[in-house]
Amino acid sequence: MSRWLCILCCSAVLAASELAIERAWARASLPGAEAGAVYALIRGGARDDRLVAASSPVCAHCEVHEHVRDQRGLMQMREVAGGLAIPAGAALELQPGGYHIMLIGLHQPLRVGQRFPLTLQFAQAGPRELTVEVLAPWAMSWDDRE
Ligand SMILES: [Cu+2]
Repeated sequence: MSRWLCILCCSAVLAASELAIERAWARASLPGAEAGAVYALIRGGARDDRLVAASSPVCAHCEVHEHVRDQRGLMQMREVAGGLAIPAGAALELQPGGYHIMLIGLHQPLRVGQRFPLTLQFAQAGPRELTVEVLAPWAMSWDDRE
């Protein structure tokens, strides 16, 4: 009995110390849009990590972006220099108006209900492949799934 309890506890600790990505979503493309953005919840593992790159077959290339306010007070997007820090144990939400994975040069418009693969490259955890779900163009969060 105690042996089984130990195995259960150990596997729970291991699972908690692994970097994990949940709720990956994107908005459906508006007509003529050649770029898109992916949002997700990234849970840091046992040690500090960095999201350094991303790739997907749906676009020419991907960049890790952040939103910043420029001198005129306007929100601008720019690539996160040196990658996005994922501190150990953190829960970092990529969301509209904040951090996101920019999909540049979409080969096809993204359609509601579509799923597509995305690979995130972490400095420590290595490549992580995930499935992104495409939600409505007006979606503000994962909770706006139909
Ligand atoms: Cu962007």
